[in-house]
Amino acid sequence: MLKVISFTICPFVQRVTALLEAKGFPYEIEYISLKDKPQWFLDLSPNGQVPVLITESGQALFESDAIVEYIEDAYGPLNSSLTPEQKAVNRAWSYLAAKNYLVQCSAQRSGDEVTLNERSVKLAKAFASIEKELGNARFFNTNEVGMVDIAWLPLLHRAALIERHAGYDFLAGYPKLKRWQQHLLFTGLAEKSVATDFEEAFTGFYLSDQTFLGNRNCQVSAPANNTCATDSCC
Ligand SMILES: N[C@@H](CCC(=O)N[C@@H](CS)C(=O)NCC(=O)O)C(=O)O
Repeated sequence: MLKVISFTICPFVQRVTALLEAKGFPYEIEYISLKDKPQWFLDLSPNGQVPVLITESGQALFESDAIVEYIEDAYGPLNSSLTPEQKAVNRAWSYLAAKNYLVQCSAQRSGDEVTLNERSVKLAKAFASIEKELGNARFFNTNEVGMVDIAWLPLLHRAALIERHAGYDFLAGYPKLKRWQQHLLFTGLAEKSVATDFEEAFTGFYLSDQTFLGNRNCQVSAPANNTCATDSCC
């Protein structure tokens, strides 16, 4: 069976697990701590990063781009009717998403509004670019989930969580992206591709009292008498 080495809130891992879920493949998953990487993991992962995929023959693969391309090559593409040109276009749009995973992580961790705005500039450019590409289909230019949808899922899933918990919408002003986000979330792939404690771990890290979005969360959820519901709030 395929095995994925993971860290709970890693978007690069979610891209891989979302693809496996979309294909309906069984896989094992093992979570590690990135603060204290086990030696067996360092022996397997040349870049010291997750995701690592262990293939059925025991080969360890690293780099999420290489891993998703391997899954497509080895087990058949999500969408088999694409021309080489369409595949290349889809890969390029997928790479753009992955290049913005850490940008989004960093924006979410901003300590104040000015930093959040600065760190969101690159992400907003990517959102504006893909907004222009989106048509009337449910997913990326088709009504079936494809590789571009899988690559953008971690960004859109996280944006939805931030909106729900902190009332801040990274997608404000991008109506087609918002529609795409809704269609993708409706597939259930977002929840299926993360651990059951993902939302708690994600909000604990990105919406803590050390982040602008976390403190905004306090303002959004603070009761009328201005006392906070939890000790960690405000
Ligand atoms: N280019 C890599 C990036 C993966 C990555 O940045 N993973 C992060 C977690 S989200 C990681 O393992 N960080 C630990 C480290 O860099 O030491 C990929 O696409 O797989």
